[in-house]
Amino acid sequence: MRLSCATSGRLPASVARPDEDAAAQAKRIVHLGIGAFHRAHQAVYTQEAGDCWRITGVSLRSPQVRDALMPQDGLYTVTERFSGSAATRLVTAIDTILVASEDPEAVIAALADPATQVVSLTVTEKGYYRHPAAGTLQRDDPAIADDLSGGAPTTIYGYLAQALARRRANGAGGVTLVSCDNLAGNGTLLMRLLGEFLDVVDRDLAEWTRAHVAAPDTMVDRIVPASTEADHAAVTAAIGMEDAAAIVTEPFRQWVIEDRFVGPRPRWEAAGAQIVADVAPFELAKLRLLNASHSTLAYVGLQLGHVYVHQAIADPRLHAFVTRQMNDEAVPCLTAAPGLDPTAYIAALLHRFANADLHHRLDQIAMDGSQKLPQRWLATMAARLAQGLDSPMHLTSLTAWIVYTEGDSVADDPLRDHYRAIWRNKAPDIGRVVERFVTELSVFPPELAGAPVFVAALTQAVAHWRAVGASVAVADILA
Ligand code: CS2
Repeated sequence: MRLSCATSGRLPASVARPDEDAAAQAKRIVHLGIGAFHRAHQAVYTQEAGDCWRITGVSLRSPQVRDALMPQDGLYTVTERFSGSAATRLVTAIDTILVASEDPEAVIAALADPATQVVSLTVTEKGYYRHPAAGTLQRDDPAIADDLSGGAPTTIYGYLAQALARRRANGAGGVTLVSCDNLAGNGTLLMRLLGEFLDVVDRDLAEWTRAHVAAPDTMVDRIVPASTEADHAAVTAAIGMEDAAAIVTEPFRQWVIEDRFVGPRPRWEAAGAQIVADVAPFELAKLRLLNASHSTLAYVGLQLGHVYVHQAIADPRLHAFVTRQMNDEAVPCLTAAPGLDPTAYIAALLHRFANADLHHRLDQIAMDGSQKLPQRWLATMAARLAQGLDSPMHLTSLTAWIVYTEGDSVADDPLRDHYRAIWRNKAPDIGRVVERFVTELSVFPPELAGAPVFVAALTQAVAHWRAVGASVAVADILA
């Protein structure tokens, strides 16, 4: 038996379910990037808001999520696991899934539908096509260049441009774009890059968009590992039926949203979201504490032989490493976020990382480092350097990343071929490799790339790590 509208009445009573009437829905969110994170986070908030918004999910490329969810009428379960206990809920907020690569017109029509008042996005850092250091649009990227020339779109900008033109023409009016990706000032960045794109294709539309579209900044948080066969089997056993789209996550979740919408929105605050005037302090704390530590656990932890986050944090060396990186280096560069006490926040993070009931792979986090590290590590390092301070733990993390990129089993990254090319031509000296990393990849901000003291320290650290190996390099820095 498989989960669907016809069978959901037979779920065990222990599975929590919404009490709203699915037929009464009219207000709609179109979500671009319907991966596990959206389904474990914003979809749950939207359901719990209780005001009957429905979600059309869009996969930009792969049909996988549609093929798993649509035979189930969009229904799936979310299981929260911690310390041996598990709680499962049924999520019914998503009723349609479109695969953009198969039917771009259907996606544009959904985005342009007057019932669509919110367009949310989880397209990962690279889906924004920004130069990581400069923050400008990668106009030279082939996908962006194609979308700029106006054919069938493949990037978020191509879709949004065509949909906004249609909304302007059909009187549907503006819409609020809610970026839920781990980027500093995510909404502001999206609006700026979209503006750059529209300035090239249609200046009037660019102006209309600036007047009628809002993109609040948000901080999103929930750890959602890619689910495994074992997760799938455990959920099937617990709910007594097959759920091909089951999600396993942690109990914790947080969503801080800037109060800047052009039209109606779900009452997400009823589900615990914080609606605030300024998201920046929350977002920077999350990126530079949680995500920065995650990336350290990934690049250092993988080289110390760990596979999962809970294993890495149980290693006293890594526990000490990220604790120091956060307390000594990141926290002093943060501004106070109302109600967020850094000491309690860090203690909670270490506790969440230790959740052995989640199998969160370090190589999942190691993906797309070039897109993640500017906002996770480099912003802190640049801020410290401006105050004349060094950042030994961050420098070691960065060293671990550079060394990691030489390996054969490097996680996926848009710049992976570039790393490979740099390493292939490494002779005669490591200084040249580091210099090319720092200056060629458009990852390092000019404040760091142009600082000889930073480049020299990084070169020395990379040479040392390669000479002595991960264990000794980590022991040295901790000593
Ligand atoms: C992780 C994040 O994969 C990664 O890079 O750091 O996905 C992290 O789990 C989430 O941001 C937690 O909210």
